[in-house]
Amino acid sequence: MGSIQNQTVLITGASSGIGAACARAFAQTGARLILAARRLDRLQSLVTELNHLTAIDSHVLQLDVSDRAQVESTIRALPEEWSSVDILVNNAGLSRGLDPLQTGEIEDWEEMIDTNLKGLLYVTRALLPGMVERDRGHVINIGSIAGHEAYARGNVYCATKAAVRSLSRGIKMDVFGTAIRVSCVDPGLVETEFSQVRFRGDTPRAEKVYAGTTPLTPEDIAEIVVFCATRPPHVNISEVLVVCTDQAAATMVYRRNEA
Ligand code: NDP
Ligand code: 8X3
Repeated sequence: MGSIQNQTVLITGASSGIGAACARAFAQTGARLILAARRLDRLQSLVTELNHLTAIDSHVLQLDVSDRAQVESTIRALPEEWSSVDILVNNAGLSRGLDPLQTGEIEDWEEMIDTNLKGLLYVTRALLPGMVERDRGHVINIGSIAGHEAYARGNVYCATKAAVRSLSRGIKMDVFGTAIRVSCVDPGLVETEFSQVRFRGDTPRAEKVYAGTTPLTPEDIAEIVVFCATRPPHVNISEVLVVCTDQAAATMVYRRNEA
């Protein structure tokens, strides 16, 4: 395992689920953490929790990745000691709704495209030039099984994740000849706040997504992200598709005790 001690890791969407689990996992490596999300209180609680476990060097950023001007100004205003990001985890993302395209809410599409696709682009565009200049860095994108196969009523969400997968390959080509690595980690079902957000707080509907099955945990994904980041410098893990044992395809999930 390559050491990433004292390397600077920026994680978007660190206030919940996979992003928060990545923060916990990277904290164990001795890396310095920039934790970004819109919910500042959540980030502050996470830093308090991490500091109880191990002394970490961290910086918190209130950041809406879908706001281009905010991304540019926030990254530009990073204090000198935090401005050289070595590892970027583009995790912030969401789904909204599960409707056929013909009745879909256009606002939902825009929010998903603005966050999952444009947000990832804004953050990467702000940080990649520094990585190229230093000839050092790693971009780790959180895609999804939804980027490998479309599923019914997943239309725009699946399209954003297919775009993340395509962009990961494209970025790797754009930094060809540098030491920068690009990875795309594509999970299947992970139990987080994802379904609560998708169904706008409809808890019974969100719980049904994970009912009777054993989904992945955010920690399962964080472990893979840290594994990608800690390979020796000549190893680039380009893509990881990971599902729980109960999942065979995006909408083929084995459930026990179903009526
Ligand atoms: P959560 O809802 O638990 O976490 C989503 C995170 O994204 C939150 O920290 C949220 O922070 C952040 N976020 C959302 N919108 C924005 C924004 N505009 N600006 C900054 N941060 C934002 O879900 P997950 O942990 O499951 O999701 C993380 C990633 O994993 C997403 O990209 C998702 O698509 C992907 N994924 C999830 C799977 C699953 O089954 N759960 C499977 C495959 C991929 P805040 O609201 O504080 O801004
Ligand atoms: C989240 C997993 O299958 O709900 O990306 O799209 S899925």
